[in-house]
Amino acid sequence: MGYRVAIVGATGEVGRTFLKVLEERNFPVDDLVLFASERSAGKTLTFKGKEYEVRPLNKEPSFKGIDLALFSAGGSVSKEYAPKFAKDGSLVVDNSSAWRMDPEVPLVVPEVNPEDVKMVKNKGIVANPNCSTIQMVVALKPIYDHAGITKVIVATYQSVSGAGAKAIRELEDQTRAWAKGEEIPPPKHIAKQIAFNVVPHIDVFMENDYTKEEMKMVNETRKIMHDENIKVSATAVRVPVFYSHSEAIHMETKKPLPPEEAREILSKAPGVVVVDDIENHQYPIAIDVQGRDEVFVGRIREDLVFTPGLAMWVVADNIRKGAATNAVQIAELLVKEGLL
Ligand code: 25A
Ligand code: L14
Repeated sequence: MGYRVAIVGATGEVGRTFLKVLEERNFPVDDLVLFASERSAGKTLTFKGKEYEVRPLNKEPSFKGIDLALFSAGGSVSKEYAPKFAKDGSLVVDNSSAWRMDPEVPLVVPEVNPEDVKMVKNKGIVANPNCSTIQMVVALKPIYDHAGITKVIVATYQSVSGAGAKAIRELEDQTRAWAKGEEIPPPKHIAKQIAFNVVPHIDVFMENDYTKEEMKMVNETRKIMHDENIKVSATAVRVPVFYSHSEAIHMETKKPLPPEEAREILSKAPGVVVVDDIENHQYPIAIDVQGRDEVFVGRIREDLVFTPGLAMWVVADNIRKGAATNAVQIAELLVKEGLL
């Protein structure tokens, strides 16, 4: 006995990874319905050796009969279609920013706040947090539970895949042009040239001069951790890396927690892998973490500004744990709780 699963935005980076992760984790799928924009209609994608044709979302008269819908087609698609799927009887796990801060919609990282998933009953929607937020809270939660956390300062080093397949191609095209000695094509999907550059601009600028990506890390962290007092300040930066986001995190704790103890606690925490052996130059790096489902933590040390406090380096695959894997884990949680 399995479920009838729909994927909205199936041809995108995250959409294709939904298919891989559902297959790898052997999620009980009875039937699969793939949706994307009209541009992708008629393309086929493979799941467990069988081909499925992509259907145009805007031509579908009804979504009845679908049990679970995984969305990753951007905020405006989610705003319009998630309620339609929910009305027709499906539960929606939404990967966009559309529903995350709705007080009636749970925002869930299964390692951190699994109990919140029950709130799906309100609107039939569970929101998947922003990728940079997910990996940060997975690494912060075990420390929070042992020592409390009052302040966090974070700088991100985000890969281009976060901006979708188009941005991956943009980095490839710019790099190829440079290698051939040709003129580097102008930016289209990333704010500035990304090849051989570092760009402190992800999503749009807000009234307070922070970007929306940075403010997602502030607001989503508070919602997921159930702590409105935790202070977060972020700088989100795009770097010329294909997959995996890295983060330099500095935090003030309520109680002192020696780095050795933090290492011990984190190495036992769910979904965390500690790689922290500076003598042998071992620390997490993006290219090693690409394709993995866990959050990798290293460079754990005492902070020199926040006392007591800790500093650390956190890396995760933004398309997997930052998006597709976390969403499928939410679906597994819905099954486990008898909600699906
Ligand atoms: O608004 P948000 O929430 O901030 O999200 C914005 C974008 O961020 C990505 C995602 O991009 C999204 O579009 N994203 C969202 N959450 C993310 C997360 N947590 C995230 N990325 C990382 N982590 P994406 O490229 O990964 O996925 C886009 C998918 O959405 C489908 N889509 C777009 N508009 C839609 C729609 N589906 C239904 N209705 C709509 N109105 C999109 O489908 C894709 O599946 P598509 O049809 O655009 O197909 C993409 C395929 O078409 C090719 N292609 C792309 N551009 C062109 C093109 N071919 C010809 N000409 C083009 N101009 C690509 O090769 C691809 O195969
Ligand atoms: O809010 O461009 O989930 O790296 C995650 C990826 C927003 C954009 C989100 C990127 C998106 C972000």
